[in-house]
Amino acid sequence: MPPAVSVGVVMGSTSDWEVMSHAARVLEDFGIGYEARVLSAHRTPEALERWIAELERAGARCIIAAAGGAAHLAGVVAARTQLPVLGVPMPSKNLQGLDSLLSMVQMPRGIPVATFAIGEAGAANAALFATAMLALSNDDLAKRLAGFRDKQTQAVLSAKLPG
Ligand code: RP5
Repeated sequence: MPPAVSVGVVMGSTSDWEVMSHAARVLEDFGIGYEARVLSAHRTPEALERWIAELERAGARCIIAAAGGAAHLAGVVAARTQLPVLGVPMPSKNLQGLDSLLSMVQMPRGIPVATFAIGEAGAANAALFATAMLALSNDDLAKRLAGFRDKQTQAVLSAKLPG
């Protein structure tokens, strides 16, 4: 029986939710229990630390962390837990998320963050990656993931070009 909360999803601001709802939708579609919170490496560091400890106690298997700009959140989460951390760089106003991506991906050796694409594709893929990790020890989930991939393949192969 998987834990009620298998995946933690954290983002630095409520302004990140529109993008991160794409991760939440994937987890919901696969029936994966998750807990989504807004917590910031800079604005709420103590609350962030408490939440990570709670997630570990609850048996969560990984944490998806999304942030924009200076984007230290995923790295700070990774510093506080051995759980795999999947980072999603948020699009930003002035640099379109390139700042978030470079900040997140350039972790020092020893504290990894698996960093995904900027924005919605990264959010959805982080959730699919979490699904793939959970599927390693859950045959039913593995079958559903295979079904999802198969459906996607069929959609590409049967696509008709307009005109
Ligand atoms: C980051 O700063 C957040 O993750 C967000 O992407 C960005 C802007 O936050 P707000 O000013 O919208 O709260 O910490």
